Amino acid sequence: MSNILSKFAAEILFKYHQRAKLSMETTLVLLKPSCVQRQLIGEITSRFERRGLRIAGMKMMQLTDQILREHYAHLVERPFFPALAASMKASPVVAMAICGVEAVQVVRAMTGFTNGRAADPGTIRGDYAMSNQQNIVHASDSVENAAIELARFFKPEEIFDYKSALQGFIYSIDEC
Ligand code: IDP
Ligand code: MG
Repeated sequence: MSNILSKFAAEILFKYHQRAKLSMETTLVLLKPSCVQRQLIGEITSRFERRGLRIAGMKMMQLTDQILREHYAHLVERPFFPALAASMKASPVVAMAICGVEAVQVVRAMTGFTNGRAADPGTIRGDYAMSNQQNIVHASDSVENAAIELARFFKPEEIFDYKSALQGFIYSIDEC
Protein backbone atom coordinates (compact mmCIF):
# COMPACT_ATOMS: atom_id res chain seq x y z
CA MET A 1 0.00 0.00 0.00
CA SER A 2 2.69 2.46 1.00
CA ASN A 3 4.52 1.49 -2.18
CA ILE A 4 1.51 2.44 -4.27
CA LEU A 5 1.15 5.69 -2.34
CA SER A 6 4.78 6.65 -2.77
CA LYS A 7 4.61 5.83 -6.49
CA PHE A 8 1.53 8.05 -6.74
CA ALA A 9 3.31 10.83 -4.83
CA ALA A 10 6.37 10.50 -7.06
CA GLU A 11 4.18 10.81 -10.16
CA ILE A 12 2.48 13.92 -8.79
CA LEU A 13 5.84 15.44 -7.86
CA PHE A 14 7.20 14.65 -11.32
CA LYS A 15 4.21 16.30 -12.98
CA TYR A 16 4.46 19.29 -10.63
CA HIS A 17 8.15 19.58 -11.38
CA GLN A 18 7.53 19.46 -15.14
CA ARG A 19 4.76 22.03 -14.80
CA ALA A 20 6.94 24.31 -12.68
CA LYS A 21 9.84 24.41 -15.08
CA LEU A 22 7.88 25.04 -18.30
CA SER A 23 6.85 28.62 -18.86
CA MET A 24 4.35 30.04 -21.31
CA GLU A 25 6.23 32.99 -22.81
CA THR A 26 5.57 35.76 -25.30
CA THR A 27 8.44 37.04 -27.42
CA LEU A 28 8.89 39.90 -29.89
CA VAL A 29 9.62 39.24 -33.55
CA LEU A 30 10.16 41.97 -36.12
CA LEU A 31 9.90 41.07 -39.78
CA LYS A 32 12.52 43.51 -41.02
CA PRO A 33 12.36 45.53 -44.26
CA SER A 34 14.53 42.79 -45.82
CA CYS A 35 11.59 40.43 -45.20
CA VAL A 36 8.80 42.85 -46.14
CA GLN A 37 10.50 44.02 -49.35
CA ARG A 38 11.30 40.47 -50.45
CA GLN A 39 7.61 39.57 -49.97
CA LEU A 40 8.36 36.93 -47.36
CA ILE A 41 5.85 38.09 -44.70
CA GLY A 42 3.53 35.14 -45.28
CA GLU A 43 6.30 32.58 -45.62
CA ILE A 44 8.08 33.56 -42.39
CA THR A 45 4.84 33.99 -40.43
CA SER A 46 3.72 30.55 -41.54
CA ARG A 47 6.93 29.00 -40.18
CA PHE A 48 6.03 30.24 -36.70
CA GLU A 49 2.44 29.04 -37.07
CA ARG A 50 3.47 25.64 -38.38
CA ARG A 51 5.81 25.18 -35.43
CA GLY A 52 2.78 25.47 -33.14
CA LEU A 53 3.46 28.97 -31.88
CA ARG A 54 0.49 31.31 -31.42
CA ILE A 55 0.44 34.79 -32.96
CA ALA A 56 -0.78 36.96 -30.09
CA GLY A 57 -0.24 40.35 -31.76
CA MET A 58 0.69 41.59 -35.21
CA LYS A 59 0.97 45.02 -36.83
CA MET A 60 2.82 46.88 -39.57
CA MET A 61 4.72 49.95 -38.46
CA GLN A 62 7.28 52.45 -39.71
CA LEU A 63 10.24 52.58 -37.32
CA THR A 64 11.87 55.88 -36.29
CA ASP A 65 15.37 56.81 -35.16
CA GLN A 66 14.05 57.19 -31.63
CA ILE A 67 12.69 53.65 -31.31
CA LEU A 68 15.74 52.21 -33.11
CA ARG A 69 18.15 53.94 -30.72
CA GLU A 70 16.27 52.30 -27.84
CA HIS A 71 15.85 48.92 -29.50
CA TYR A 72 19.48 48.71 -30.60
CA ALA A 73 20.93 50.60 -27.59
CA HIS A 74 23.69 47.96 -27.33
CA LEU A 75 24.82 48.86 -30.89
CA VAL A 76 24.41 52.65 -31.02
CA GLU A 77 28.15 53.26 -30.70
CA ARG A 78 29.10 50.71 -33.35
CA PRO A 79 30.27 52.07 -36.74
CA PHE A 80 27.58 50.13 -38.60
CA PHE A 81 24.71 51.61 -36.55
CA PRO A 82 23.76 54.35 -39.09
CA ALA A 83 23.52 51.73 -41.85
CA LEU A 84 21.57 49.41 -39.55
CA ALA A 85 19.12 52.20 -38.66
CA ALA A 86 18.72 53.09 -42.36
CA SER A 87 18.06 49.43 -43.22
CA MET A 88 15.40 49.20 -40.49
CA LYS A 89 13.66 52.37 -41.77
CA ALA A 90 13.82 51.42 -45.45
CA SER A 91 10.18 50.29 -45.37
CA PRO A 92 7.64 49.39 -42.68
CA VAL A 93 8.32 46.33 -40.54
CA VAL A 94 5.82 43.82 -39.17
CA ALA A 95 5.94 43.49 -35.39
CA MET A 96 4.65 40.24 -33.92
CA ALA A 97 4.04 39.04 -30.38
CA ILE A 98 4.53 35.27 -30.49
CA CYS A 99 3.42 33.02 -27.67
CA GLY A 100 4.25 29.46 -26.65
CA VAL A 101 5.94 27.29 -24.06
CA GLU A 102 9.55 28.53 -23.83
CA ALA A 103 8.82 30.67 -26.90
CA VAL A 104 11.80 32.99 -26.40
CA GLN A 105 14.44 30.32 -26.92
CA VAL A 106 12.36 28.38 -29.48
CA VAL A 107 11.96 31.45 -31.71
CA ARG A 108 15.56 32.48 -31.23
CA ALA A 109 16.70 29.00 -32.33
CA MET A 110 14.39 29.20 -35.37
CA THR A 111 15.99 32.56 -36.25
CA GLY A 112 19.58 31.28 -36.46
CA PHE A 113 22.93 33.07 -36.20
CA THR A 114 22.99 36.82 -36.89
CA ASN A 115 25.02 36.51 -40.07
CA GLY A 116 22.83 34.79 -42.66
CA ARG A 117 25.89 33.33 -44.36
CA ALA A 118 26.86 31.55 -41.12
CA ALA A 119 23.32 30.56 -40.12
CA ASP A 120 22.41 26.88 -40.27
CA PRO A 121 20.17 25.70 -43.10
CA GLY A 122 16.71 25.12 -41.65
CA THR A 123 16.81 28.35 -39.65
CA ILE A 124 15.06 31.42 -41.04
CA ARG A 125 18.30 33.31 -41.62
CA GLY A 126 20.00 30.13 -42.90
CA ASP A 127 17.23 29.65 -45.46
CA TYR A 128 16.54 33.25 -46.52
CA ALA A 129 19.52 35.51 -45.73
CA MET A 130 22.93 36.15 -47.27
CA SER A 131 23.80 39.14 -45.08
CA ASN A 132 24.96 40.03 -41.58
CA GLN A 133 22.60 43.01 -41.51
CA GLN A 134 19.76 42.31 -43.95
CA ASN A 135 18.86 39.19 -42.00
CA ILE A 136 15.04 39.08 -42.29
CA VAL A 137 14.01 38.91 -38.62
CA HIS A 138 14.64 40.24 -35.15
CA ALA A 139 13.84 37.99 -32.18
CA SER A 140 14.17 38.78 -28.47
CA ASP A 141 17.17 37.09 -26.88
CA SER A 142 15.93 36.59 -23.28
CA VAL A 143 12.70 36.52 -21.30
CA GLU A 144 13.65 39.83 -19.65
CA ASN A 145 14.37 41.54 -22.97
CA ALA A 146 11.20 40.08 -24.51
CA ALA A 147 9.11 41.86 -21.86
CA ILE A 148 10.95 45.15 -22.45
CA GLU A 149 10.75 44.86 -26.25
CA LEU A 150 7.06 43.88 -26.29
CA ALA A 151 6.27 46.96 -24.21
CA ARG A 152 8.29 49.06 -26.67
CA PHE A 153 6.36 47.92 -29.75
CA PHE A 154 2.89 47.03 -28.45
CA LYS A 155 0.23 48.59 -26.26
CA PRO A 156 -1.14 46.02 -23.75
CA GLU A 157 -4.49 45.89 -25.60
CA GLU A 158 -2.72 44.96 -28.87
CA ILE A 159 -1.59 41.60 -27.46
CA PHE A 160 -4.41 39.08 -27.33
CA ASP A 161 -4.64 36.32 -24.74
CA TYR A 162 -6.95 34.01 -26.70
CA LYS A 163 -6.68 30.24 -26.32
CA SER A 164 -5.56 28.19 -29.29
CA ALA A 165 -8.19 25.56 -30.15
CA LEU A 166 -5.32 23.20 -31.00
CA GLN A 167 -3.42 23.63 -27.73
CA GLY A 168 -4.17 20.06 -26.60
CA PHE A 169 -2.60 18.73 -29.80
CA ILE A 170 0.42 21.02 -29.73
CA TYR A 171 1.36 20.31 -26.10
CA SER A 172 0.86 17.39 -23.76
CA ILE A 173 -1.41 17.93 -20.79
CA ASP A 174 1.52 18.51 -18.41
CA GLU A 175 3.30 20.99 -20.68
CA CYS A 176 0.82 23.85 -20.71
P1 IDP B 1 20.68 39.52 -33.40
O1 IDP B 1 19.72 40.22 -34.34
O2 IDP B 1 21.08 38.16 -33.94
O3 IDP B 1 20.21 39.48 -31.97
P2 IDP B 1 22.53 41.66 -32.61
O4 IDP B 1 23.98 41.48 -32.30
O5 IDP B 1 21.61 42.00 -31.50
O6 IDP B 1 22.06 40.34 -33.41
O7 IDP B 1 22.45 42.78 -33.73
C1 IDP B 1 21.23 43.36 -34.09
C2 IDP B 1 21.20 43.54 -35.59
O8 IDP B 1 22.25 44.45 -35.97
C3 IDP B 1 21.49 42.27 -36.39
O9 IDP B 1 20.35 41.45 -36.56
C4 IDP B 1 21.98 42.85 -37.70
O10 IDP B 1 20.90 43.29 -38.52
C5 IDP B 1 22.77 44.06 -37.23
N1 IDP B 1 24.20 43.76 -37.05
C6 IDP B 1 24.78 43.09 -36.05
N2 IDP B 1 26.12 43.00 -36.20
C7 IDP B 1 26.39 43.65 -37.36
C8 IDP B 1 27.62 43.91 -38.08
O11 IDP B 1 28.73 43.53 -37.68
N3 IDP B 1 27.49 44.61 -39.24
C9 IDP B 1 26.30 45.04 -39.72
N4 IDP B 1 25.14 44.82 -39.08
C10 IDP B 1 25.17 44.13 -37.91
MG1 MG C 1 19.98 41.02 -30.61
